[in-house]
Amino acid sequence: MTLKALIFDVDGTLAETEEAHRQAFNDTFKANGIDWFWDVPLYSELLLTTGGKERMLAYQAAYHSDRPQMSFDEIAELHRQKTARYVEILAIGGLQLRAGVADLIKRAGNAGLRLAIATTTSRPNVDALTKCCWGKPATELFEVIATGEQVTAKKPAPDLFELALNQLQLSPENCLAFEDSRNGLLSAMGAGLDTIVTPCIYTKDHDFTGALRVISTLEGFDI
Ligand code: XBP
Ligand code: MG
Repeated sequence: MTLKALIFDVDGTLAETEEAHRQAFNDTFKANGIDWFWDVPLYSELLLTTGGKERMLAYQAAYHSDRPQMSFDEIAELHRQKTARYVEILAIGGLQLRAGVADLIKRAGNAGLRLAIATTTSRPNVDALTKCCWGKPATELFEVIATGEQVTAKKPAPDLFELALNQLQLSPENCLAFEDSRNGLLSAMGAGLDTIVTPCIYTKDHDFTGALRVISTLEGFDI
């Protein structure tokens, strides 16, 4: 089958973004007088729930079931603030693409491959990342951008990769997915995609059974 498109996850795959997400969550909790603090080991466990709102709800249920529970709307408002804070953190600069990412995307474009995104994070965060790392809005780099707000079931459900495939109007046999986590791999595989995994700082111990290849970085990756 001819390769026609590459579909990339964002968080952990294009860049090591999770420390900026973690800081944005903690800054938001503090700004709202909420006594939650997510350290690295806790965040590592919480990342198994994809999506920031879903992660806060799961944390509240698992760690503070003895307290009055914040409603979905309250959590959604906190998440809105968290997104604004994340965008602010990335705007300061300093976040870099993972090794090999910029070069692979350039080579793929030159080779006539189409480029897409399938991420559980929301659209403002994708633009914040591309502006920070490429100095361009996401649409100048990726033809199709499937983000968390557009689906009801986030990863590990296949919906986000299926949405990207639909928008590309391609079948999975003609595409290759790039992921960094077990949930992302399950999502891509569920959509029928061959998947290259580059584990990130938070996913090194995940089970990547079923991946086409597991490699430390995309440096020199041969398309
Ligand atoms: C990444 C996530 C996201 C980010 C935070 O998953 O799980 O939830 O941690 O994003 P993936 P939001 O890389 O598999 O897409 O807070 O914007 O939801
Ligand atoms: Mg990821």
